[in-house]
Amino acid sequence: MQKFLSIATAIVTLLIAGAPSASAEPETPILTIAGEISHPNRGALDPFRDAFLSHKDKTFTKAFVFTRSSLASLPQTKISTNVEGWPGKIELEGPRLLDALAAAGVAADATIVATALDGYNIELTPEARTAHDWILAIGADGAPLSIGGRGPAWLIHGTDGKAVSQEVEATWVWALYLLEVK
Ligand SMILES: Nc1nc2c(c(=O)[nH]1)N[C@H]1C(S)=C(S)[C@@H](COP(=O)(O)O)O[C@H]1N2
Ligand SMILES: [Mo]
Repeated sequence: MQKFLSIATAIVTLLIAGAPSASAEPETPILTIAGEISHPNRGALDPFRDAFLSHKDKTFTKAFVFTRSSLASLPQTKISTNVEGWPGKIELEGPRLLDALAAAGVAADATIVATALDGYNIELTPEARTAHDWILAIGADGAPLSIGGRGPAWLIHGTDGKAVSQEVEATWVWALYLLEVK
């Protein structure tokens, strides 16, 4: 009986562990939050596997990575904005920056640096972070933001229909892939 029970337990454990998840394919991480965070979900930078980050001279001992669907599973916010020179109004959708930072366990008083694939980066102080309703947009007008486009994520905030200055637009980072806690 004892033996039967332990075999049965082993089978149930295997079934649970092997149960197909919602998506069969493992998901690609698209956004890394690195540095002093209290809820990491991965370890230190590996110079071989993390070749791009390593090439950019990034280092970290722990990080939190989001996949597109883990960003999409946070509460979503929509903003719509139109800037001179754009083809028209664009509706952007994604989680709030603050929710993503909270998921990774970023301290409220930390300064973060947001870096894009092309190296463009901005510093976001705690004051700057809370001055606007920043989102990590992952979709525009109902379509996912792509790598090669303005994705994987676009750090941006709404402007309540107000005209956007060059200074403000310069703080919106498209092709965002990395948030570093300083
Ligand atoms: N990744 C990335 N984001 C960026 C930039 C950039 O060069 N790379 N330029 C910034 C500036 S200065 C402006 S004005 C706006 C608009 O840039 P665009 O005209 O290249 O779209 O994006 C901002 N975000
Ligand atoms: Mo700019």
